[in-house]
Amino acid sequence: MTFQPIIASGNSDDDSDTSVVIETRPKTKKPPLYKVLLLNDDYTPMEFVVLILERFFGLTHAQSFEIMLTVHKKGVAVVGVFSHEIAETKVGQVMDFARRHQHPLQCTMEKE
Ligand code: TYC
Repeated sequence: MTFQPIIASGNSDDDSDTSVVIETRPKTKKPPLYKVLLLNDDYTPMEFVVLILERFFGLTHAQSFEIMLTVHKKGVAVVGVFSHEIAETKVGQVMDFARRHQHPLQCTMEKE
């Protein structure tokens, strides 16, 4: 945890206005992060999943192929971890792209 100094204006006898650190307190909490998960199904083509991972998550072909295979074998995998807003955008992009191509691919997000 990081600490923020609290600055107080020191009023010393000689009337000089000096600022001194008198204590510290915990800084404001970091915003929560969200895992974006990709789910397996029996119908979405493997190449389509690889394309999605490259296009919307900026992964290389090799990284995308590896994650796609993990989902295919295990049923689910974490694709990335993002702020709430970014995670929501990624899920929306994936779901929209899959729907437009009539594939049943599912993508969800979950608080880390
Ligand atoms: N199981 C699919 C198939 O055999 C491939 C697939 C992988 C689908 C990952 C979805 O998230 C997924 N064609």
